[in-house]
Amino acid sequence: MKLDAIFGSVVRRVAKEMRGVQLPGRGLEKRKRLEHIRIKMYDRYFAEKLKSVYSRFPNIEELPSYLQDLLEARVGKDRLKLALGRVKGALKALEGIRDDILFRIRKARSEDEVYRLRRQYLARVYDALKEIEEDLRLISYAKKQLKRVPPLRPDRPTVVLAGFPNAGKSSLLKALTGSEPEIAPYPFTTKRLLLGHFSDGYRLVQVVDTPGILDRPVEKMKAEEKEALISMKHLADLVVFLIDPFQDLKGQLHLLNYLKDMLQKSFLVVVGKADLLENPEKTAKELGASLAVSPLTGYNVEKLRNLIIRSLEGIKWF
Ligand SMILES: Nc1nc2c(ncn2[C@@H]2O[C@H](COP(=O)(O)OP(=O)(O)O)[C@@H](O)[C@H]2O)c(=O)[nH]1
Ligand SMILES: [Mg+2]
Repeated sequence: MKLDAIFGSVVRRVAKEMRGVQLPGRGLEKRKRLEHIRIKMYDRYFAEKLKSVYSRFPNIEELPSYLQDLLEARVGKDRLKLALGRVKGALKALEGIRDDILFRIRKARSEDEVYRLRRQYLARVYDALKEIEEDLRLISYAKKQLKRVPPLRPDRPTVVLAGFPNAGKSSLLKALTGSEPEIAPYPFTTKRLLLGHFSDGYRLVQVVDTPGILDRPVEKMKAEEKEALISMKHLADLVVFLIDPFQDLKGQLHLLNYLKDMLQKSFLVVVGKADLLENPEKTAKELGASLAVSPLTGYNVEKLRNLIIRSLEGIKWF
């Protein structure tokens, strides 16, 4: 929330509630009691606003590691912790201002002085909030980033598809999972990722297609894509790299080696578009792939599912 919005909403709320406050008596003593009530009301609502900022923020160290990495990449975890701490500190400062002004209202000698103290209170609170304006902005930005995280289950075994554009990754996702993929927002980018599941009867495997992320070397990536790539590192248990036998093979093997280096994960290499190959098994062997598949005809797709399950069993308990 923006500073002026916070400030404005508290001031309006207090003005409204104070209209309902009726006190007996008159003159300076009544004015003092009224302003005492008003300052305490201000203080309560300002504190409420600030508390809602940091108390609704998840404990950073308890977030799953891929979310921590996303926060690190986009806002910086230390910077974020500092911001949360500074908001907490501002709360203390507000208490100090409140107590000081209340004390001075008690000592005031004229109604004019009481009014001046009320204005002084608001000015000092405004300054204190101004000092954490950037922190508030950072925290609300971080919150927004966390909300954009896709409905991936980090606890579930996850297969990520990689390979050149047009290699057939999206087709393979559909073939493996047998349904239209869910479209999920991709954290930190404007891109979407595609998500499906398959099961061998009792275990559920998550399959993710990442258009524009795992299909070219990092030298060609924009910063946001690099961040997305880093997040893949935590999500992926196994990478299925799909080679298109009709595209630049050298380039594809280069990408494969690059991703192996970068992600440090288990890889399963398969050749796609097998229906168009004369001898798919031979081609697979030549390219060092485990299998040739055709997402289009379904050729070897069941075999690939089994291979994925077996590979995952060696990597992750599930
Ligand atoms: N003949 C044939 N075409 C395929 C196969 N898999 C994908 N394609 C075609 O290749 C093109 C790219 O497929 P797509 O799944 O969008 O590739 P992606 O860019 O890697 O997601 C599409 O025209 C698909 O129909 C396959 O097994 N056989
Ligand atoms: Mg695609």
